[in-house]
Amino acid sequence: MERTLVLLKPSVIKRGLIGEIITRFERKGLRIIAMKMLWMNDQLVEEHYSHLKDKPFFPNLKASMQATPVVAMCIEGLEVVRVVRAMAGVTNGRNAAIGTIRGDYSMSNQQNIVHASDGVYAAGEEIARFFKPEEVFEFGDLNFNALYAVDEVEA
Ligand code: FUP
Repeated sequence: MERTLVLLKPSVIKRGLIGEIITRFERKGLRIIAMKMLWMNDQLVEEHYSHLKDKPFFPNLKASMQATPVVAMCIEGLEVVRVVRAMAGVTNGRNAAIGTIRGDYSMSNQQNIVHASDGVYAAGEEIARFFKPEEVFEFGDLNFNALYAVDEVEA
């Protein structure tokens, strides 16, 4: 089963939206298999956003990610990387479609509620960056038969 990393950014913590955003992933039928609150130190922000470190907005981005702790989650499901990116919507909340998380909760390019891994390879790296192996839980198939067709889960 595929896995992705989601971060609830400081604007979520400041606005008291942690529960609302988590609920959207649970309602979709995705499974949270790891979760913690943590401060992102300089090294963690610089690694996580290394592709943006030369951008003029990087200092502001870094400060915004360190304004409060973040909530990190590892989420599991079929094609979950693509599904969660679709749920998040495009980067800028003002452009994100209504019905997406950013489209429903954000008016900003930077205070855009969630981070979601942008590919399966990146997801593996990001999960390992935020979680030790023993912090990611395996708990059997539970309600898979309510969420997926049998042949989808076996595939
Ligand atoms: P995304 O994959 O949608 O999170 O987008 P990026 O990796 O391109 O950007 C990561 C973060 O950089 C965004 F979530 C917010 C921030 N950003 C800005 O602050 N200004 C910009 O012009 C673009 C991105």
